[in-house]
Amino acid sequence: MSKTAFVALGSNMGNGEENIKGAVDALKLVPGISVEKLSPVYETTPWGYEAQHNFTNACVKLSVDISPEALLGVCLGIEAGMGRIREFRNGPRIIDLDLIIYEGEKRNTEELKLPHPGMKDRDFVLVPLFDIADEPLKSEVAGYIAELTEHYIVK
Ligand code: PH2
Ligand code: MG
Ligand code: MG
Repeated sequence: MSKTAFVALGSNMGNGEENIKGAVDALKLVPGISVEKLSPVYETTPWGYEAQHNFTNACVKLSVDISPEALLGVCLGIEAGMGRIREFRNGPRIIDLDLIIYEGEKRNTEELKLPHPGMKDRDFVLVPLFDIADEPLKSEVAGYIAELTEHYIVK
């Protein structure tokens, strides 16, 4: 049986919207992954390290026949293939693909945390996730959005 997974995307180098579209196109080509929904894209101010360009953020809903670890590997491979260079934590990036939810699976390793604990206080993850989530996840996400005290979405 296929499983549902959500990947949060972000970019703040070059054309963010094109980079996100490029990453989604790359996901579509991977055997065992089908892209079910893509959220609207949002312009957001940087969280974590502030002296950098605004981000473009979005979220995709996937139907997958591969494991969480394999999906993480696909995400990292797409980042590398698009030329991502990791300079410092929370710094500028051409593309970031974060596996945040994988149906029925929990992980708590350095490489992979499921569901991703950081998503609960970041509107740039929660709002696009809300846009494409089905119940009961949608209501759960709406609850987290209502609790937010910091806001990063510009438009
Ligand atoms: N990603 C980060 C660090 N800061 N800020 C915004 N607005 N959007 C992001 O996707 C983002 C960030 C680390 O992955
Ligand atoms: Mg990230
Ligand atoms: Mg990442």
